[in-house]
Amino acid sequence: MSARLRIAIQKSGRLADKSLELLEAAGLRVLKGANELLYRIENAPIDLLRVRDDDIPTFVGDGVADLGIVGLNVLEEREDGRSAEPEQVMALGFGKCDLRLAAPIGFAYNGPRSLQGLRIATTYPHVLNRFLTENGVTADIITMRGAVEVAPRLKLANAICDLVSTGATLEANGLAPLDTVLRSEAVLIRAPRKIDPELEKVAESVVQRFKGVTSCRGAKYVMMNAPRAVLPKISAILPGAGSPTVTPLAGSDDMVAVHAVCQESVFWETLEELKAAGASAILVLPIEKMM
Ligand code: PRT
Ligand code: ZN
Repeated sequence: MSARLRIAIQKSGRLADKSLELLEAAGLRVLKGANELLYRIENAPIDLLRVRDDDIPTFVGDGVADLGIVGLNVLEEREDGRSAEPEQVMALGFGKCDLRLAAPIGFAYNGPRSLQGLRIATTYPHVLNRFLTENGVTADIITMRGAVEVAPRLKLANAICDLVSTGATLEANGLAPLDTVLRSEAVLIRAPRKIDPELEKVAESVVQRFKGVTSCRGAKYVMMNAPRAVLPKISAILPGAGSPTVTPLAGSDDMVAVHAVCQESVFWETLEELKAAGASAILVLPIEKMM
């Protein structure tokens, strides 16, 4: 049996579906077999190891898996020391959330110093401790496994440090955010050691494809015709575009076709501005892949 690359992903939870979607978008066909722990990729020598997210950094550090997809918050919190530190390869653009300090509404906050001597409940004691130390603050960290948001109401703590995405959980518990300790999203990590040269090529191709998928998320291909004289104006309007491709239009001396990849959303307002600047026949197309 020839070797297969192993990618550790979350089995179920907030990152599970998005991780599978990313693999599919990268052209890797996932075979969901009877084996709950291991899914096979049909068209590449890759297996997916489906585990708890908390185990992913250790598995990748230990070499049980070669690559892994995990929240930056989990990676930063790990205090293992036993296995090697996995390398962060790239941010993946999903699973975004912030690790934030929060306290009951009305708490007078004037920066981290306001937390001096208080009790703070969290599931992220290491990341919080680092933040407090960097800010010269000593506080009592209470480590909880979950339901951190109820700690102030139970008088277990004065403040909390927890993940926030929409902020609805904080609000429902009468808490207001004070400061951001860490901005997180899903990241691709890899084993710090050398892997089999054949598998190294497979891993490199996965990374390139992930880059291709993530870099064109939200990007648009914009085409239009315009008088050559207004090109600088048009370049200035196009959101997040590099230098556009400019080609002369057949049968015209001053009209050109302008093609550009825009990294940001292209709104109707942008099209109206382009039109006002002299552009015509403006087309905005989705981009599927980019390399
Ligand atoms: O079973 P396993 O251990 O694998 O999963 P888990 O239960 O530890 O993690 P899971 O599936 O809940 O989250 C996986 C990862 O998703 C986290 O490690 C983060 O990187 C990321 N993520 C993104 C979030 C959120 N958004 C999020 N909102 N993780 C947790 N939350 C919590 C938040 O703390 C709050 O309690 O969801 C609740 C709702 O948030 P609001 O702000 O929208 O109300
Ligand atoms: Zn977990």
